[in-house]
Amino acid sequence: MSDTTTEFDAIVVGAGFSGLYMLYELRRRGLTARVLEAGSDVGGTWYWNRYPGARCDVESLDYSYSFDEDLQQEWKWTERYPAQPEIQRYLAHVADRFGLRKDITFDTRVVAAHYDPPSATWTVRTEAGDRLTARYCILATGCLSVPKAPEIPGLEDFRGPVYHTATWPESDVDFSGKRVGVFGTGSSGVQAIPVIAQQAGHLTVFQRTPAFSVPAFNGPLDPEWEREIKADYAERRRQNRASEAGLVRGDNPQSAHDVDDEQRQREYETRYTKGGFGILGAYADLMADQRANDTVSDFVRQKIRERVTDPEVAERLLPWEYPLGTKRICVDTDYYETFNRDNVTLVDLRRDALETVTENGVRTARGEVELDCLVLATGFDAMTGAVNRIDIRGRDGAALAEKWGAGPRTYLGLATAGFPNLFLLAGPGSPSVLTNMVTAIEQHVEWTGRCIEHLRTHGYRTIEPTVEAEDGWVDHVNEVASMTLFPKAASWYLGANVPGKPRIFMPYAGGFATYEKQCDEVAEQDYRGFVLK
Ligand code: NA7
Repeated sequence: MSDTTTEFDAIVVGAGFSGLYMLYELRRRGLTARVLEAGSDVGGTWYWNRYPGARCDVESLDYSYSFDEDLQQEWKWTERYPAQPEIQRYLAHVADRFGLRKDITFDTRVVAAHYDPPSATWTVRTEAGDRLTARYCILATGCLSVPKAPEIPGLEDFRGPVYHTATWPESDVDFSGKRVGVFGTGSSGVQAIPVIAQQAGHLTVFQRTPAFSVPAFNGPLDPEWEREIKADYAERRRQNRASEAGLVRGDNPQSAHDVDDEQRQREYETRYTKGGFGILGAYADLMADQRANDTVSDFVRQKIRERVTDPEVAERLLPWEYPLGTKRICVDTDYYETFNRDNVTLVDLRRDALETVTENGVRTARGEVELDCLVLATGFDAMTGAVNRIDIRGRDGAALAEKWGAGPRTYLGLATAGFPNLFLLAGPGSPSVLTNMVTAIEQHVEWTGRCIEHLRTHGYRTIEPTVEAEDGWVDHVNEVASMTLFPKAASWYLGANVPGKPRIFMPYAGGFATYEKQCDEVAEQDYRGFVLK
């Protein structure tokens, strides 16, 4: 590492949306900090996920920082939904504009973080063997940053190139004339498939579980809309912050049962034609009442039937396994229409069971499909993957991965008992992944910044949640989840996509605004549930 200083007030792991803002916040409050980042540039998950079609499912004007009025006024997004290269440019601009790069070390993977009780400091070790110490250790490691090992038999035998969407090569991949196979039909697959299909000779999609996807209706950013938002950007951000999804989507407080079928269909139609997540805000009980959810799930299934020409293919694309919204809904551009193309075949692995990948392709119960290359859009070891890969040792030498062996345990998603001065941004137990991630990240960073300032101004060396407060929060997170339909899906929210991972519903499903209120109350009540020493 080029920098010779190894002692800081804080070490931040990760330079994505949360790590960059955390660095800004720490500096603003007069602390010294170093950010350690495995990638060669800023961006976090947006740095790695540069697969064709990669795009955010939240609109650009909302999926951006609010902390600096000049920044939000001057940055010009080109499209309604930002594509990966534009988000990457935006984050690079933020890093440059606020001079953040000088405190970031790139190409540096953190492998261990050990707490030393006598000095009340953390020692962080990098893969290259460098050691840095700091009073505070902040994990900005991302929720979707560790690609899931695809448990596909025979994959190592395949002779052609294999690409994972989350570790896409920097140089362009040329699929022209190639026979391409894609595994995975979550958000990444749903975005990549239409783009790859335009280039490939032939594309075969191996679908295990169909997605619920709604159209983005993406396009150039409407200048009128941009002017309207920017005329009072602070108010838009305030509304996002006061909402349950961290995002204004016109949430209707009515129950789906309060209206008749005709009115419901009209409401869904209006929201569907606007594009994006708005349909989830149509009625207050869509995520809590199965019969209410059936109405919206049926509506979207009908739309899928209308978008696909061959009725048999359409039937195979219909999700029946889980209620709409219990896995993050996909927001697409021409996903279903792609299956109307002559050069695209859908293989439904529920009917034609996967046998093995071979040297030359993929064999299912129906025979072998010959392929030149494979694309894995098979997802992530979400929420805990990146944290558990670091050897984190707390107050009594205990390993965090061991403590979390039966599932993650945090207080407010921000801290964990036995690990003083360790902060998690967008950690399990926070609502981040169920919301507009940037809204949640800003709240986590600001709460953490205020907390650290409180410690410093009052002369405390350490802060740590009590086991009781943590148990109470974990119980609360579980209780809230059990009142929703979320546990009905074998989703990454539940750890169900990774064989052997404990099945615990990890995000807080009580809504962003409710969550922020609780965090603020804890801080106002002298950090209730924490021990400050
Ligand atoms: P997801 O949403 O976890 O989707 C992964 C997809 O890959 C999903 O369709 C999986 O099917 C499929 N998959 C995973 N393993 C296999 C194997 N072994 N064989 C066949 N198919 C498999 O990940 P994404 O990257 O698409 O999206 C993650 C988040 O990023 C998304 O929610 C947005 O918030 C942005 P399964 O459903 O497990 O049957």
